[in-house]
Parts: sequence; C-alpha cells; structure tokens
Amino acid sequence: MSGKDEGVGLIGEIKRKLIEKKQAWAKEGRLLTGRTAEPERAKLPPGQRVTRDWPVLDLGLQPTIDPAQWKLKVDGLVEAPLEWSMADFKAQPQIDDVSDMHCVTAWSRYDNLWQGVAAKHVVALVRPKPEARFIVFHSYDGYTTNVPRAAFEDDDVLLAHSWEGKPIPREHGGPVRIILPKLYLWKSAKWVRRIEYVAADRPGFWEVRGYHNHGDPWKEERYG
Ligand SMILES: Nc1nc2c(c(=O)[nH]1)N[C@H]1C(S)=C(S)[C@@H](COP(=O)(O)O)O[C@H]1N2
Ligand SMILES: [Mo]
Repeated sequence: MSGKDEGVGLIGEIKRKLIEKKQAWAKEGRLLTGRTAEPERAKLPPGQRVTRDWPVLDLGLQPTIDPAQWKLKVDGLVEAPLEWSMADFKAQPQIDDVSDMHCVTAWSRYDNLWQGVAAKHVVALVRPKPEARFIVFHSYDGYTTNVPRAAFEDDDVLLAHSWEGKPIPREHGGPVRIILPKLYLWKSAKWVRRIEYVAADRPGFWEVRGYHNHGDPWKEERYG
C-alpha cells in the first residue's frame, strides 16, 4: 500500500470516529438540552456542594516528615507484616486513579488525579488473617480512623504520594496519605504511618467524637 493510500485510510478512520461520537452526543442530547449537567449532578452526594479549591482540615498540627525518616508499617492480624522506607514504597508498582472527594463539612471536589500504591497491592503482600475484620489507620499527627477491612480492598483505594502529578503538599497529608473515595474524607488518613489490622472494630479520633462509624456519603452517614 502506498503512503498516500495509508493517509486516506487514516483520515477515513478519524472521520468515522468523529461521526460516531457526534451521533452518540446527538442521541444523549449533548449541547442542545442542557442535559450535560446531569452526569455532574449525579456525582454529588446528598447535602454536598461542589468546590473548586481544596480546603485544609486537620487537628491544628501539620507534621513535617523528613522522607529519609518516613516509615510505613502494615501489621496487626496479617500473615506477613511489612515496614517500608520511602525507597521501598516508591519501588512498589504505581497506579493512577481519578476520584472525587466528599468532606463531611459539605464540600465535594471532583476529578482528583492521584498516584501511588494500590491498597490491593498492599493487601496481597501482607495477607490479612481471617479474623482481621477492621483496619485502623494511624498517622504522624496522632490521628486515627477506622474502616471495615473490605473498604480498603476497593480498586480506587490508594496510598497516595501525588496529586495532579505533583507531590501531595504537607498540609494535605504528604508525603503519603490514604485515599478512600467511597467514604467521607475524614476516613482518608493524612500523614499515614501505620495500617493496623484488628479483629474488633476500634473507632478513631472523629468516630469517638460523634462522627458516624462508617461514613458513606451516599447514605449521608455524617454523625451518630
Ligand atoms: N492525619 C490526619 N488525617 C486526617 C485528618 C487529620 O486531622 N489528621 N483530618 C481528616 C479530615 S476531618 C478531613 S475532612 C480530611 C481533610 O483532608 P484535606 O485537608 O486534604 O482536605 O483529612 C482527614 N484526614
Ligand atoms: Mo472532615
């Protein structure tokens, strides 16, 4: 086949794709009916409003962690506890994931690009024991928060070190924080230092101060 024919074929292919896309848009009423707003609204849990900035929430203390001193432990009821230095952590397979944040104080921030180590990868390495039913995250500022074991095993859960292609800033939990998009953001421990598997649930900092034990934004599990 000559180069010219190849070119025509390629353009034909691009045109076909464009036409298919426009046809699909026409079908869903895009650019015509205002229905494009629907998918955006569908992303918003009850009682939330969208923000474009990223508020900072903490206990009034933002630990400064020297990456050379940073350690992460995963232990408790697991077959193979681990302890990683920053070099060990960075040497693990990395994933990207885009997800929304929902804070109990009623702001939501869409489409955050996270990079880090998949929780599933960590789970496969440590092999939690059958009696391990909950997880407690421990952070460098003394914060703790708890989740059912299964909540940590979702595909969108990360031990994140980057946000939008840059290291997570200290005030947002860098060098490494948990990202658990399906629960309110207080479950996403910043400055994480230990992931502990336990048999009996152990409510964390906010959970013992009136926040809901589970925290599903779609069920508005805010308090109580
Ligand atoms: N270590 C630690 N993690 C934490 C907190 C904290 O005080 N310390 N606050 C939680 C709460 S209440 C919220 S809403 C989010 C805020 O994350 P952001 O400051 O990055 O928006 O972090 C959560 N994780
Ligand atoms: Mo919060």
